[in-house]
Amino acid sequence: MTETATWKTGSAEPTRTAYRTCPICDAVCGLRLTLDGTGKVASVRGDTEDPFGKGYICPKGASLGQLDEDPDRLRAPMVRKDGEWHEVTWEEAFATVDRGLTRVIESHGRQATAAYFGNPTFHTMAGILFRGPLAQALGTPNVFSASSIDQLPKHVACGLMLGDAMSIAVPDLDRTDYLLVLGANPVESHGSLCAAPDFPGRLRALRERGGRLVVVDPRRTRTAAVADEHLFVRPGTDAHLLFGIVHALFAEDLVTVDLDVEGLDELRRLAIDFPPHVVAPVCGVAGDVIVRLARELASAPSAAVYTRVGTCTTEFGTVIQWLVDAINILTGNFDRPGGVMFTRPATAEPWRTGEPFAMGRWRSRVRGLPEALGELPLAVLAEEIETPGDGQVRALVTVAGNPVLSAPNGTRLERALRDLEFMVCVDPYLNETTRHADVILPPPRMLQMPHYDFLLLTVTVRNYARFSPAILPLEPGRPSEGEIMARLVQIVSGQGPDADPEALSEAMLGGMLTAAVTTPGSPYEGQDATELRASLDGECPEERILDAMLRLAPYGLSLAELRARPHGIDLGALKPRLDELLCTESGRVRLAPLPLADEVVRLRERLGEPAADMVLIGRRQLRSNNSWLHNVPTLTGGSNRCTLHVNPADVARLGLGDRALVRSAAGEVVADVEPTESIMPGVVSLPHGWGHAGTTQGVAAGHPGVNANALTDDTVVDPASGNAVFNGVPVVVEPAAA
Ligand SMILES: Nc1nc2c(c(=O)[nH]1)N[C@H]1C(S)=C(S)[C@@H](COP(=O)(O)OP(=O)(O)OC[C@H]3O[C@@H](n4cnc5c(=O)[nH]c(N)nc54)[C@H](O)[C@@H]3O)O[C@H]1N2
Ligand SMILES: Nc1nc2c(c(=O)[nH]1)N[C@H]1C(S)=C(S)[C@@H](COP(=O)(O)OP(=O)(O)OC[C@H]3O[C@@H](n4cnc5c(=O)[nH]c(N)nc54)[C@H](O)[C@@H]3O)O[C@H]1N2
Ligand code: SF4
Ligand SMILES: [Mo]
Repeated sequence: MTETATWKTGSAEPTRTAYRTCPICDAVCGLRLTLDGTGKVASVRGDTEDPFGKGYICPKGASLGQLDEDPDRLRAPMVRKDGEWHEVTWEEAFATVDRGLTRVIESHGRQATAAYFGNPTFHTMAGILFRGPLAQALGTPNVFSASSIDQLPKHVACGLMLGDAMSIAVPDLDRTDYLLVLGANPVESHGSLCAAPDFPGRLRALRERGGRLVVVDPRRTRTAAVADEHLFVRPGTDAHLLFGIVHALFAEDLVTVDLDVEGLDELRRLAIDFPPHVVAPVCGVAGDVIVRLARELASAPSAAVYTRVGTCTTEFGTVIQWLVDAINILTGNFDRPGGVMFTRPATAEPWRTGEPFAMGRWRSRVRGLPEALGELPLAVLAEEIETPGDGQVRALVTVAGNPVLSAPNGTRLERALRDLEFMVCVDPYLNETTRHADVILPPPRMLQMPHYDFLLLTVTVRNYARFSPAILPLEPGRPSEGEIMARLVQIVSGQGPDADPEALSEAMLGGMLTAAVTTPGSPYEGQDATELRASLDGECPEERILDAMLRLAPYGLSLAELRARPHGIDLGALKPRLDELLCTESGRVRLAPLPLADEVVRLRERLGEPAADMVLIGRRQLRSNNSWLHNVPTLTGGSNRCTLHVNPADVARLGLGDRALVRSAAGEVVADVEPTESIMPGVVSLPHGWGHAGTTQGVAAGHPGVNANALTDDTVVDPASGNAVFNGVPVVVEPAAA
């Protein structure tokens, strides 16, 4: 009996087993699911035969069945008429989208449209493959994604240093002798831009083999708890700390650069103003500790400095990402085993065009912030909707995003959404953002989608590939997420709501294969694109594109091979590959990128400035993922509550009771106070993704929490990248009136 036939029997027996990469966070854990004959998930375990994950699973992965079967997920498209939601047919939904978007484009032009691609866009095959075509078809400068509220500073720093914004070096976690972690909490987040199942276990293994783990964080996190050393740092000041380390490396003659670099003397000159004892009062880490960190990094047999969201989303985000890799280079740990290294993915890397990185190819209309990676910073979306004039945004497409809860000053953005003439969302939930839409197009259940992590598998700590076919079939007439995306592309490019979505994917494949047969040095140079197309395998367009991308990559894998090995394929430890990635005009690594010089001036000015009395930072919670897991009963409660962490000394000093009023330049919230020694005095922490309101998510509504992004300020960004600032936000904290 085939798997599908088993499912169709509709009985609760027999059970069957299926394998699936967990799509929730960045850790790419392999899961083993059992399903009963009705297609209901009976159990979710870690896949012990996965060579990378080796059976690791976290509470979120274990709840995948409940998440997938959540009764509050939308099953049918929804259209809002006169403030009321109606379930409609897919034909009616697409026709409504066609009318709405066409009207805006015809009366105001394409620049009046905008698109926002949220985080899960980058966790689905359809999201990744159709995002570019949709942005292109819209033909608007107003393309936004979760990148500019997350890792954009990392891309910009890599672009400036290496000429390639997508060449992100990951810590060689399994071989390093010394790991310095700043602004990341991988024991709870499971890592990011460093994909590794069982991050906690890999950190334990580092210490067991005699390595050292040092964590720099304004909170004593669970990662800090398993470290050799934890250092409190004042939020937003890691650039000062890192410059102190750079200064010490030069001052103590510890620099051992073994790459072809330019700007070494310039970096030394820039660091002169940041001796450890001078930056110490700013960042809160003692001068002698900073010098010791420099010595330890330089003397360890191998060492890696790793940083993530905690520093990316600060006012000096890009400078910090630059200095982190500058230190990795200065200590001889860049592109070296045990240091930071580049993954070699199993699929082609079409973004590697050989063109050096450029940004600012256009600017936002109102504030003039620069484009990067083909996008504008999400921090400008609200003002682009609010501000009248030519190019005012009047229609918005969102895919897999909840910017009301995730964007800086989400409250302002929410108000702005109400003024749109048309909004369509591709999302499984009616939530804080999608409730403002005219049409919601729900993707199928996760188990109905095939899965391959095109992006996450480019930042794994071992080279690795794993494909998961769809576990359950689509209901007849139900479009896949790829088809929904393709239809949107066709609608906005004027082909109407009834165009054949296959035509688009065929055109995408054709373009890819034509490039492959005409590109010198490609494994398919000189071959026939039509024959190649005929040889491709796959049940849907996304799978056929994957097959092509696998075959075009150096390992020469195919979809058939990946299907035959459902536990995934280990492709070995990372190997040096900077030579083939480096893409600067000079062909050397730029240690002191010129565009960041103004930022160093700004850093120098901060040396003498008094710090804010109280600042806000965020935090991630183990059993949560941004805004969209709060509707799963097993993931709620316990430590997973939206509370304001306050040091007991501040609780006493400010006379706080159970609840506190937190005010910032952007807004205010009243939050439940959780006194804890784990946070440093002068800092409060509120997790984001809470503040549930006006949704059909019944469980989430029972423990709504407050929106941390009612406090974050969209007018303040990291100037070098335009990235949002979520950490180090000045706030006033007072007892809340009873
Ligand atoms: N459980 C869970 N896992 C997740 C997510 C989730 O929501 N929940 N989200 C996923 C996503 S989208 C991402 S991008 C990743 C993020 O993964 P991480 O970057 O590991 O995320 P956080 O846990 O937010 O860690 C940021 C840390 O920075 C600290 N911090 C704040 N400000 C500063 C500062 O100025 N300097 C320093 N040095 N530290 C600071 C915070 O206290 C926090 O501990 O996690 C992913 N995984
Ligand atoms: N204050 C503060 N704000 C932050 C952060 C912070 O640390 N502090 N972190 C930032 C970071 S790192 C990130 S990545 C962003 C996240 O920002 P967003 O991506 O805007 O928000 P999410 O909460 O991840 O919303 C994901 C949406 O995708 C939907 N979804 C889930 N699965 C699918 C799917 O398969 N297909 C489709 N089409 N939709 C799906 C969910 O229902 C939800 O509506 O938040 C950022 N905001
Ligand atoms: S760590 Fe991330 S990928 Fe692994 S099971 Fe948990 S949510 Fe899924
Ligand atoms: Mo993120």
